[in-house]
Order: sequence, then C-alpha cells, then structure tokens
Amino acid sequence: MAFRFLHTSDWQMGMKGSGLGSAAEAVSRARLESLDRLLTLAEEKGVDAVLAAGDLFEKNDVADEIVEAVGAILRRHSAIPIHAIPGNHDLAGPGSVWNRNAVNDMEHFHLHRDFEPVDIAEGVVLHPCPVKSIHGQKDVLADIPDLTGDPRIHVALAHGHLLGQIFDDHEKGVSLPLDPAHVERSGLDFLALGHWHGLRRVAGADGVVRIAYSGTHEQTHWREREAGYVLLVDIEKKAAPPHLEALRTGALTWSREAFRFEEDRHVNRLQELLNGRTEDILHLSLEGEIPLDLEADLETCLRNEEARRTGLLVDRRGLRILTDDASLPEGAQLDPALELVRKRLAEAIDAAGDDEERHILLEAARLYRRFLTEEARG
Ligand SMILES: [Mn+2]
Repeated sequence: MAFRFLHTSDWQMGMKGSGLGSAAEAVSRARLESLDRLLTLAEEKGVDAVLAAGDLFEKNDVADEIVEAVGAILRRHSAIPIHAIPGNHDLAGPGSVWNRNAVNDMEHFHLHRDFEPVDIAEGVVLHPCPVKSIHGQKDVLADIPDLTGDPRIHVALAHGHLLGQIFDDHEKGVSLPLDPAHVERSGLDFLALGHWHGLRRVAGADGVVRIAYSGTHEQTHWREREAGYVLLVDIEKKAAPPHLEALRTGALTWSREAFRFEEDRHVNRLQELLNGRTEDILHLSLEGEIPLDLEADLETCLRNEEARRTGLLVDRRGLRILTDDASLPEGAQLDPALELVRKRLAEAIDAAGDDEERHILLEAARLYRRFLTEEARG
C-alpha cells in the first residue's frame, strides 16, 4: 500500500504582482501555465493524488476569468484526484472563490472545508487542516489523534507558520501556528504544508524529513528562495521514511543584483554584469555616483535590457547623478527664456543653503539638461 503523491501549495492565482511593473501580466500567465505543467507531471509520475496545501487563489474576489482559467486546467487533468484545503488567502465560507461554479463542480477535485479525516487511497488517510480564520491562534495539528497504532499511512495537509523555523518574514501579523512536535506525537507519516513560498524540508529529531513546504509552483517575489517546485513524495508503508524529490514547475527565473558605480566613465562594467544575467526577471539596484554625462548612456542601456527580458525593475534610490552649474550648457545658443532659467538655476545652486536644497536644485538642473538634449535632438 505504498502512497505516491505530489505536494503543492500557494498557487496564488490572480496575484497582481505589485512592484512587477510591466512583467505582472507575464507572471500571472506563467502561474496558469505552470499549473498545467504540474498536473501533467502528476500524470507522468503516476501519482495516486495531488495534495494542495492552501492559498491556491490570491484572494476570494479574484476575477472570474482567472477562476475559469484555473477550472479549465483542472478539468483537463481529471484522472488523478486532487485534495486541497483553503489557506488564509482563499478561506471557505460565504463569498469564497471556492463557491464559484468554475471550480465547484468537479468530481476529481476535493476541497476539504472541515477537519474530517478521509480515506484517499487504499490504506491511506488524509487529515485536512483547513484555515478557518486568518487570525487563528490555535494550532490545528493539536487535534490530530494518536495514530501510532494504526497500520495505515497518515498524511496531514495544513497551512501556516511552522514554529521554531527561521523563515523569511512573509505576511507579518498572520497567526497560523503549527508545532512540528505534533508529527512525532501523533505518528503522522507526512505533514504537507503551505503558506511559505519557498521549498523547505524539515527533518525531525531522527533526521527523517516528514514535514515540508512545497513552496509555490511559480515564483511570486524576488525574496523567495527555491520557489517554483512541486514535491514528489513516496511513502512505502506506515512509518517508513518518506522519499522526497523536488520537480521544477516554474517557468520564470528571477534574480536580484546590486551594482555600484565607482568612478566609471561609461556603462561597460554594468553592461557586462547584465550580459551575465540571463534570468527572466531582474531587480537591479543602482548605487554610487555617476557624472551627468553618463546618464543618457545609462538610460539607453536600461531600455535595451528591459526589451530583452520579461521584467526589469530598477531601484535608483542609491544612485546620485553628479552635476554642478558648470555642467549646464553655455548660454550662447539658447533662446532668452531658456538662458534665464539656466542663469537662475546656476545662481540658486551656488546659494543653496543645505544639502537637501542643493540636491533638489541639482535634480532640477539634471531635468533641464535632459530637456535641452531632447530639444536639440528634435
Ligand atoms: Mn498563506
């Protein structure tokens, strides 16, 4: 009575991807395509079930077209049963996304709204632990009874924060505590978790991994580590150490880079770094100082990068563009109005009272200079 399943969670369908800019649409589409890939993997690997540990939707008022797209994908893969629980993003109850027809009427898809153990395969019992309240303070694992004397394989499905683990601080204020000690106490064979977006295997005192976060199937943010996987889990028999294999489902690759300008006179060094980064979505922090003359080259370089990637986000907060009144063009060829602005700006920079005022005036000078350059180009 071996049990083979895929463990997944946090599809976050309908996530807007704030801060992703023009890449948001592509990321949203990728989440759907990766679900299709995941369910194809389930078929190829011949699993007995797919266990989905919550937050499959980003929110309960997600757009109909997203729900319908998810429903269509699930219906395309109807041979393998899928068992899911609501997470803190997609609670069951009135107004739940799970009440909509597109995802509510499938024989192979089971949303477990209650803590009711169910036989999901021969000799295999699932203990669903749905999230009932986003502020839940009760450890839902505490109610799992002592299963040590039962010869069947027992797997639990839960969503929350595993206590005592040092994870990234995602969703501060959400209290869904899960004590890993309940796995050993109850004799669970496996605890399939959701809520954290990166893949994590958690070993018990005996060194055996019986607890894992599968992470999201398609990365949602730069800070996520090892996101974009599904876990293939094999349990040979009751109390046997589970065998875990991470399978890649994510399509998009992400990276985060910081670049500091150090007396650079051209953008070659930055370009070299960018050429070495093949990731689809890149977050670039620029730091240091550049002369005003370099700014146009920098902007061209960034525009080209943006064109060849799914997404590029540039954080310029650490970058200073150096300018002074001498860098303002000579007035001879300017019309009188522009010459007057140039003169006033130069005087104001000279007379600037503090760093902040000077910084603002230099920014104005920079914009003025850019305006002149664009005027000259026609
Ligand atoms: Mn969650």
